[in-house]
Amino acid sequence: MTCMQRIELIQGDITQLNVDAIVNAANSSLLGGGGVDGAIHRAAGPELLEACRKLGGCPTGQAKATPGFRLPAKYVFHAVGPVWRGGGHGEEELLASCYRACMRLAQEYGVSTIAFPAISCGAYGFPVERAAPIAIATIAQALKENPKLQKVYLVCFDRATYQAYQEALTHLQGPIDAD
Ligand code: AR6
Repeated sequence: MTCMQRIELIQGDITQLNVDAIVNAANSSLLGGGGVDGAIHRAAGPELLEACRKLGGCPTGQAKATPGFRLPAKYVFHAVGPVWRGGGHGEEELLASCYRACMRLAQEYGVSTIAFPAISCGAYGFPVERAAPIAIATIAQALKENPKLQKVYLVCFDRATYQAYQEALTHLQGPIDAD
């Protein structure tokens, strides 16, 4: 199976997924917020906030792990994406760094399945057309070095996000598999 065949696009709510780990699009306080962060904290229960408090925050471009508590997922990897400030402030590299950090945690925790939301593409304003190819290329690269990770789900909450990812997948399929 090629790396690209281990990446699957789905539309839905990440909190419902029965995977080993889900990724949260958090902020650097790791103390919760709106969007997918709020949904994950609601579904996981108050133990998640308690666990996050002990982590002491997280810099942009990095990620930290907690248990999933009441979620179907065993772990939550809390990633802090960059706020979009026009593209000239290292946002693309920081976004790639987030995905790499989560893929490192996936290896460290020995997960077989993981699901990502579109990090930074909501409240943080990162254009999804630019974020999608970064997410896919970074994940595909890390998959080459982690045979235990069988499936990476890219979870799109809405149709527009799904379409942007679909487009990026189509464009990257050939070049990445040939690599
Ligand atoms: N499942 C999957 N994706 C979702 C869900 C869900 N349940 N809910 C929203 N999304 P955002 P960011 C999508 O704003 O841009 C928070 O307050 C959403 O449609 O959640 O990284 C944090 O605490 C979008 O495509 O995260 C930070 O302060 C994507 O998830 C800040 O927002 C990310 O949108 C982080 O902003």
